[in-house]
Amino acid sequence: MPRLVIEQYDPLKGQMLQLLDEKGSLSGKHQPMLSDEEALRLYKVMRLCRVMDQKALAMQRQGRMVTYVPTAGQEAASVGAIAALRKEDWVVPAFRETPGQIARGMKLSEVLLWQRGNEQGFSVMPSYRMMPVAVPVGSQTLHAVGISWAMKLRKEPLVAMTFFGDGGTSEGDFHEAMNFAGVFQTPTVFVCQNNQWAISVPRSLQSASKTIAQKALAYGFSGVLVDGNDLFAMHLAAKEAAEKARSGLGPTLIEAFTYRLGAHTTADDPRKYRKEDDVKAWIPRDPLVRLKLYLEKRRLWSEEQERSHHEECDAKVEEAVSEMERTVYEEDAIFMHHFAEMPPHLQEQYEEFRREAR
Ligand SMILES: Cc1ncc(C[n+]2csc(CCOP(=O)(O)OP(=O)(O)O)c2C)c(N)n1
Ligand SMILES: [Mg+2]
Repeated sequence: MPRLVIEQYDPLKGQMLQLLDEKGSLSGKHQPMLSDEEALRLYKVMRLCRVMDQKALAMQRQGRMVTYVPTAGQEAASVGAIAALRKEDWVVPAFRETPGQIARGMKLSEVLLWQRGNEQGFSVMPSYRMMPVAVPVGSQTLHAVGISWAMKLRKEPLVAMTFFGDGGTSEGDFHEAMNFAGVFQTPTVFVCQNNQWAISVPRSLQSASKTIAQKALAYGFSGVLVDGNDLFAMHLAAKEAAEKARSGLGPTLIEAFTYRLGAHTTADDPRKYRKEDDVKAWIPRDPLVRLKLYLEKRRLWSEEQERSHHEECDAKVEEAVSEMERTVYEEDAIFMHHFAEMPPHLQEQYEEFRREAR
């Protein structure tokens, strides 16, 4: 096997894989593993995610959503990584993963359900091969290792890709997952969305490690620091990591270096703990701006196409929202999606709940 690109970047030295620079030019020594058509399709998906994000924020302010977790700025990290998977692979997300759900082909009207307060949104949807979002920080990394271990034992050539934040790497669950994955060489791709903040805790207080990627070395596998706002770099890293896992060569940790442009959630005011100038510095690094410049330079995209695509996205999102608002709220759903067979303690609570509800 030729030396992988992701193994040519030393996380201990802070070397970062980047293909597409902030001016929208391919400036590095590696070429994208995506065709023009695929890049264009993924740009459209990323734009749809951004439109959805703005709509959901507005709806929360209108009292039509219980909460909302903004994703602006992190689209390339999700969409690029997920584009590297096969449809039979599993995706195991954190809560800031609306773009991942959209990229995985989930119905738009289902994506926002959990943030509307409808427990149906927490059901496992096997047709997308994606777990429901995990709100307990870092817990999903263990689920991903379990899923990938099962696939390995069954000799299925599949991988599980899990997403988590920089804050998630301080949880015990993350370290247990990484350790198990290294020892049992599970086909797991760990994607850390390092968006520089865990609510109000900055990355500098999260870990004394120079990079998050280097943590993989301690568990006996490779880690790579990737420009998370570069769709091509994320896709290339995820593709190599997934194929490596598929061929029995074990897990990889990808640190997607990105930025949370918005608030932590709609219950948070980031002006209390971070400087407006820091946010401004990340605006030119916006993953959508960069990819759009690239596509325009190659004459694959124009302002006119942008406008009409934006209108299409608006219409799709409007339709999805009204479908979501018509979705029946099933009050039993809170009991339904955690176990294949309801355990006795939950059965008891469920019966009590039914009695009270009557
Ligand atoms: C186990 C656990 N502890 C605390 C919380 C409260 N909490 C929700 S999000 C969050 C910060 C997560 O930061 P990070 O992992 O960087 O993800 P990001 O929010 O930046 O996407 C915390 C502490 C939680 N949901 N679960
Ligand atoms: Mg974070």
